[in-house]
Amino acid sequence: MRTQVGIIGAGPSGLLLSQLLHLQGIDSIVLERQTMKHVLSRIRAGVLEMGTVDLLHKAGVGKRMNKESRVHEGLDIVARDKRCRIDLEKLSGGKVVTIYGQTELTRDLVDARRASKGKLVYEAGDVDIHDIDSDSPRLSYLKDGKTFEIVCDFIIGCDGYHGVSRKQIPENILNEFERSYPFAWLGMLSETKPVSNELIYVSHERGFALCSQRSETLSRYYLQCQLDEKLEAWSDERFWQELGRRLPEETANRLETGPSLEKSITPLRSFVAEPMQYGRLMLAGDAAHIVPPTGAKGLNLAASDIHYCSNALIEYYRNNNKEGLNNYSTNCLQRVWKAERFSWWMTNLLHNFADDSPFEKRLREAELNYLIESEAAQRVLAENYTGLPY
Ligand code: FAS
Ligand code: PHB
Repeated sequence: MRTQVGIIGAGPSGLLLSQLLHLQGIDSIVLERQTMKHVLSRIRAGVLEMGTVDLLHKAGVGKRMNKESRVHEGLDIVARDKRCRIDLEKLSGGKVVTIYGQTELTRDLVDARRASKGKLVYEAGDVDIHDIDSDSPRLSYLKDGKTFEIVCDFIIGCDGYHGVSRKQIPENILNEFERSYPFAWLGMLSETKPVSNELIYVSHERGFALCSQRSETLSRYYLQCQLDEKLEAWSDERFWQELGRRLPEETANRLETGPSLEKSITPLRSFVAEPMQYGRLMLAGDAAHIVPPTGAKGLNLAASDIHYCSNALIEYYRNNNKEGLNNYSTNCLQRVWKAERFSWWMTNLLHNFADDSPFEKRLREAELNYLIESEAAQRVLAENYTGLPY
């Protein structure tokens, strides 16, 4: 079997790339090891930059997002007894963010690929990559007990942090940069009215908390927790009680509680793999980088990788121009590292670090006070949160 672009992973990166290439008449196949049901059951990101929204419209999957998403022009920062609204739209020069769950946009992309008979192979086992330093790299995989092989022009690793593609880059070429944080996020999705119209990021002596949402009747909340927390130790009641203790009293009194639809624990990590390409293999999204979700950058970085990757492939097939392909990694990493910096900064600003010295505690408080008091500091947050230009 032969295709122009072999894609590993049917998360947002892989599906968005496949759809953008299809619209330009470029053939691809997407190999996903999980079932479609499993992929669509994952509750992840919720905040989209304008660049991501534009790319989804370019991919022809913006209709339901237009109808069901919510535009947010600001967000709240709460620190001890202080509350400050960051006017994202005013301070970023007119940019806003869109609230639309990653689960929903992934579903929209699956529907679009299936409507155009895209080649999506779910439950593809033992996916492996061969000859990436040749002009005809190959993918092999197992399905229904049979082994299949696909000859490609290019292979794009959209297989997330635990995928196979990054490992294909020779050890003497690959550089990995990592920082692990000494805490995790306990997330909960509930069918309750969001406690606020906009997101609330809370720095509290008991730990960070985040009030987010998916719709007018779906709320998404996060609590900073220990790395070794066990989900079974967190009943819905305990979660609501702890959230209420970290929120300002007037907000806690408005909190609508109810049964959880999903709960998960995600350790926080910063990670970048360089280069993001080798031979005919390119990495995109979580396969190449991970950010702590504090800055809402993970999914949005995946989108900007796909912007560069799809443009490079389209230029190559349309005009035999290899410039975008040759500069893919450099172009992506410019933006990746700025998002890594912002996500690291937001995480350090708002979380409790148990091993902080008294000096570091005061520094963190000063950083928060400076943000709350300085429009210049708020402008920096607004510019990064709404998304740096591609
Ligand atoms: P994904 O991980 O989404 O998709 C990779 C796909 O590849 C998966 O479907 C996987 O099954 C498949 N795969 C892996 N190995 C394979 C193999 N060997 N063969 C075939 N297929 C294979 N970002 C935010 O902005 N905000 C958040 O709140 C947020 N919360 C998150 C919570 C969790 C638990 C996680 C893990 C991530 C979260 N993220 C968040 C980041 C997340 O949204 C990612 O940035 C986003 O999923 C990236 O999309 P992909 O690059 O497509 O990777
Ligand atoms: C979410 O709604 O899942 C969300 C929002 C903002 C973040 C992280 C997660 O920074």
